[in-house]
Amino acid sequence: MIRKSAFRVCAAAVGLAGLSVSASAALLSHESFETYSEGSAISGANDGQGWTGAWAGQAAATIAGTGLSYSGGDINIDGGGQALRILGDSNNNMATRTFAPQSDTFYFSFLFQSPTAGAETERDFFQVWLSDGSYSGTNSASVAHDQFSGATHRFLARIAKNSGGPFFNDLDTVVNETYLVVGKVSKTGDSGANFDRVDIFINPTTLTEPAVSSVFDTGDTNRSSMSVLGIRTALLESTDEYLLDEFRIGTTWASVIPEPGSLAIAMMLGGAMLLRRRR
Ligand SMILES: [Ca+2]
Ligand SMILES: [Ca+2]
Ligand SMILES: [Ca+2]
Repeated sequence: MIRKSAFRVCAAAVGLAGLSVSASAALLSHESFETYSEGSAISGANDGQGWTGAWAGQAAATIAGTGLSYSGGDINIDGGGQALRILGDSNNNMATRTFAPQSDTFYFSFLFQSPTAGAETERDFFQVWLSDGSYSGTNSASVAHDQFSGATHRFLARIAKNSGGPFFNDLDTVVNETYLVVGKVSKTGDSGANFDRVDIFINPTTLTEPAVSSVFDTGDTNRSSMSVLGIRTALLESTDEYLLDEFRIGTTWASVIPEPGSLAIAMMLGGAMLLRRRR
């Protein structure tokens, strides 16, 4: 009986491990910023997993000695003790990094916080874009954070254009609060083999993809393959600041949403053992 129980627990462990392997196989790239020196430039930083080159970037993009974390529903992301800081400068290619070229639907995710955007009525613009080279609005799919009116700033979806794109109007962002942003870049078929749709999910709470995104945009990027993640800022004052953490790129929703950690799995197994012993 004891042997049987142990076998069942082992079988459960193997099942969970199998789940873990299949989910991580879909994860292409991950960056937590934990391994770099605080205060160092992001340019040249070359750790993280699965990237095809080092970060390139401007002097305004450096490693911050604070991490971002997120808890919402079934999703818990522990961003550790460091993140990427962008301070007071604007550039189309503020920081960029390459990943394995993707020609089918892919996902990206990151944690976002700003201590300044929305603190005053000045317009501050932030964007994470995906493309196949240097930024031009028309060649990219993106999520942006922009002034809606006055001090109100909101996220928006933007693809294949230099301005505009629909705002996610359910959420006025707040300074110093961390948001989980998930993006899905796909092809509707209306633009041949080119990517032409971006869906943005703000603060999702489920380990499976919601049926409807927070906001989406469509337009022909003229790009059938994408391999560059970039960060763009515009209209910043010298004191404006953004903090970003836990960048992920993957081919499934689950791959860019951290699954229950090893601690959670250990607790589940421990619980199973306890139940068996009580019987
Ligand atoms: Ca981190
Ligand atoms: Ca500004
Ligand atoms: Ca500002």
